Amino acid sequence: MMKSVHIVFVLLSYLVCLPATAAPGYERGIGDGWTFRKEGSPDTEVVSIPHTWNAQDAVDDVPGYYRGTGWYERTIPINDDLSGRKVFVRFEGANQEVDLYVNGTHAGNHKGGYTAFIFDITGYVHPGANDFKIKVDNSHNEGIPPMGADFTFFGGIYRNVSLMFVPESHIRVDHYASSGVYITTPEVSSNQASVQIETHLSLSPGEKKLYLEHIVFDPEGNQVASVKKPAIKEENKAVIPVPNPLLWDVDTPRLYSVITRLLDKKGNVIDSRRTAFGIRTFRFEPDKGFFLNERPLKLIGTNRHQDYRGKGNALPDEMHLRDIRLLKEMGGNFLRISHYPQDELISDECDRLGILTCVEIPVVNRIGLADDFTQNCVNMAREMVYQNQNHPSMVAWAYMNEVQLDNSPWEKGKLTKEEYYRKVRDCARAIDGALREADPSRPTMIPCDGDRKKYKESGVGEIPDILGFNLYHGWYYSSFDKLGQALDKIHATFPDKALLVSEYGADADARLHSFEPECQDYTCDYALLFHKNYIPVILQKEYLSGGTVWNLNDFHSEARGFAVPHFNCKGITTSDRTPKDSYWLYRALFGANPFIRIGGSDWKIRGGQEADGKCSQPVEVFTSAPKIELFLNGESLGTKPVKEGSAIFDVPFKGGENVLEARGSDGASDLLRVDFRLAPEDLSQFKEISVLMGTRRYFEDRTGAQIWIPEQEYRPGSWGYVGGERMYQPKSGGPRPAFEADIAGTDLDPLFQTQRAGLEAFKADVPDGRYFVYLYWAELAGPSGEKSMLYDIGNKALASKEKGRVFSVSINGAIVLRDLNLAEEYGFNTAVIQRFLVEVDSAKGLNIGFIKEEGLPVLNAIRIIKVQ
Ligand code: GCB
Repeated sequence: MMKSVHIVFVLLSYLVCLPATAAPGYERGIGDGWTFRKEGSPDTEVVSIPHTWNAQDAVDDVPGYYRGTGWYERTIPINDDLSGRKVFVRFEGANQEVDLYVNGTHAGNHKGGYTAFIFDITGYVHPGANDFKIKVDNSHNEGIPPMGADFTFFGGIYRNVSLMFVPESHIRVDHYASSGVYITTPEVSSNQASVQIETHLSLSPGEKKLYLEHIVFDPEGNQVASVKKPAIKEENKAVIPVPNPLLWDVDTPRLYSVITRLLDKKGNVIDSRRTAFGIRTFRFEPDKGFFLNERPLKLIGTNRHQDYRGKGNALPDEMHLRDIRLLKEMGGNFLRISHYPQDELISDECDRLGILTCVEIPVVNRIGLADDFTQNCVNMAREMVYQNQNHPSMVAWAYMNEVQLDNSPWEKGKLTKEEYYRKVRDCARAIDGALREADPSRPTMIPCDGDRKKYKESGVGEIPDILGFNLYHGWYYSSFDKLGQALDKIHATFPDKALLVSEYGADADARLHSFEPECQDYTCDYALLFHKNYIPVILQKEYLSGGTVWNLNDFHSEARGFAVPHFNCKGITTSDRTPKDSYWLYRALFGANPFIRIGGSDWKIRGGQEADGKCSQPVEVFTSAPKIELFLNGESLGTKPVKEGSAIFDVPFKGGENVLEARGSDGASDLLRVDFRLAPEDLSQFKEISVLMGTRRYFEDRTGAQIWIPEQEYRPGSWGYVGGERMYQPKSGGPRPAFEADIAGTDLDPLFQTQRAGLEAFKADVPDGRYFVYLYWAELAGPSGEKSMLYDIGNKALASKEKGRVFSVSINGAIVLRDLNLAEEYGFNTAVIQRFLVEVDSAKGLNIGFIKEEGLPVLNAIRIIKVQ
């Protein structure tokens, strides 16, 4: 009772105090209750912002996604006290051009899909109901980067939007939509740091004398310094000494804060702003790499794209934060925020967790050819800097990812190569200049593709302080053992530039595994091998500042048609952030101790051919411990020394549930239950098998809870193919083990992306009974084979030399399918599943014959299940 009386009293006294001065500025979200429609469409829906209109059409089988105009409309009641106030609308990000109409009047336009922006709507709003209409356009625009890229340009207001109510005289909110307070630490030593605070004010014309006060708090919240000065128009500078500064570092991310207050003569607070900052030094050196607080630090981390499966780029705040925690747990100390500025929470969280970052404007593959392109880039560069200026985690401003990858402007356009390169150079200089002018305290960076000579020849490579190189030796081209040499050549070509491996990675479909991994087989195991080969090279090269994995997460790339169509699956976690083994490798090598994880932690259904009552398969365990012991169903499989973060055990799985337990010598343990499906040695026990043809891959169908195992050659008493050969995707850099084709009509694309050609039969010596036999096909050898990506450097997909095929299928001697012409009947890259009901009797087993008419018969996968 006493307590509630007390609360009422405190509230009342607060309310009584309220009218004495107007409250400082405040912000209110207006995300809900919008009516959305695509231009020209009569259909409307009620949506909440963050919202994108491409979450579904960017993942369907129809090429392309809606790139056009969308309208958001809403009546917003404004019951706030508007006297002596200004009103703004702040968008944290909308892709990519926005026009705002308030009560029928055009109130602002903004170009660029990845930075925040703000419109002053003071003159357009009134107390009561206000009509808001927002036009958003995500169509291709030669004036607004990116021109093209390996990610989906989801349209919509996909980050938060809010109304801001600020006093007429206020700390600016409209200086490039930043906080209006810029903090730098020009001098840092162990006994003193100087903190420079620049405050942008907007003072109403008749304003009497005002004061600006800054109060600095140390990381424990103790006030350590303060300064008060008369406020002047626009920019106000104060330099505050902070004795014995506690440095911000990756393991000790200590954050100071400053409260900036605009005061009247009597000391009443008119407006105020709290800003976090950190005190640290850093530098990039061409020969020695990166230094933080005078200590060399190898930057190890990832890139990140901002989307999730099912949501596109429209995420609630907590999903952004989750990603940064994933990176920290992995032991990452660096995030390349690629290829565009991301949600504001990202850098806040990096400040809090101790992750260094760089961020870039989204110029990707090539520059645009419209006259306003460079100006739009410069504007974005300023927005990026001012909006991110205060983050101690931020150590470089980047721009122009692989800007010389796309040659189309001079191959197809009217420009010569020299003219185009001059334009690129001029644009780079303009952006670089704008970055340095806005923030002289940080270096600039350009992330290049692997072709170093081009960046030398054009002169673009000479412009920034740091060069990133996106290297894919052992994926798109060359092999991993060439990485070290390639880096040395880059260093020799640009001896005065600090270097970072700004991208490296290999695609992995989390559902695909192989014990004989091959380049571009899309298995988790090949990706793991790739990372195992890159990490030591990045650590060894002293001149390298570090490396950032491409990518933290699988991300949408609509035009891709590979193992996971419409996604780039180079993530070390999936698009819903489930770690793959490569993630566990980094976690073991760089994360906190003690740690142990049994590899394939998300591979719950496995299978294979029985031999002597079991099926032995390798299992890798990732750990920080020097030694580990692995148990299977309670029995020890021995203790192994750990090399470079892992040890591999040969595990004799039995059919059914298997419990694996790993124990590290440093005390950590992990448990994994695996449902193992044995293909029985003694076929009298036969129940079912699911087999992928023409491959060594295992595929876990997580929707049907099935494991697909690789083909084997037929032996009497067993099952397998008779004759034929594996089909490889023809590519200019040599054949590849799986076809990179989006298979229409299925989500289980890997079932159809490999095949055996020219086989005579598939035989299984199963006992008498009733069976379903499912034959899986897709015609892969077509002119409509996957078009090459720009990134597939030196390894373009080639059209097949095969000229179609016609074949028949027999089961136990009877023709069940005559003159099948997959291309003609279904088209290319289309899933075809034919189910046959078969009676097996007289101990004849199953003999499925493939009878050649024209070209080579094929089979992509087969599933046999005994029904009675
Ligand atoms: C790159 C690009 C990135 C792509 C990546 C890939 O070099 O910078 O945007 O997604 O390669 O996976 O091909």
